[in-house]
Amino acid sequence: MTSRLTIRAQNDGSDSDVGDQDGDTALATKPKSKTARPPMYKVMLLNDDYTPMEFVVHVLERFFGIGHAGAIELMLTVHKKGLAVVGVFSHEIAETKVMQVMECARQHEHPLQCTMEKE
Ligand code: TYC
Repeated sequence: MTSRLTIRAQNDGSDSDVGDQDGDTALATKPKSKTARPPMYKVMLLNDDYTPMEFVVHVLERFFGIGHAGAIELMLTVHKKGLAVVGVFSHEIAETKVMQVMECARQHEHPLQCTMEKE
């Protein structure tokens, strides 16, 4: 008698480890990937009425590596819509970006707000 091996994906939390009808198949569960991607975080700039547009452009260039034209465009998006995602990073990098932007705004006495949120 030849034996068969049945491999089924089991990623729905269900219990599929049940006997087959005739006993000539073996069930194996697919190994879970051990390389799950880390959660990512959106970093956002918020609009306000007082921070100069040129300062926001400078922040986008300096801390987010965005080119001048792209920085102007993104700043105007924040200005018109109220907020915009300016980058997506790992938790540690996102936290660092937020701190850098908030510290720079504080030093220049601008009320610019930068926040992060899990994607
Ligand atoms: N609304 C500001 C102004 O008119 C400009 C601005 C843009 C401020 C983006 C914050 O995140 C911001 N001077």
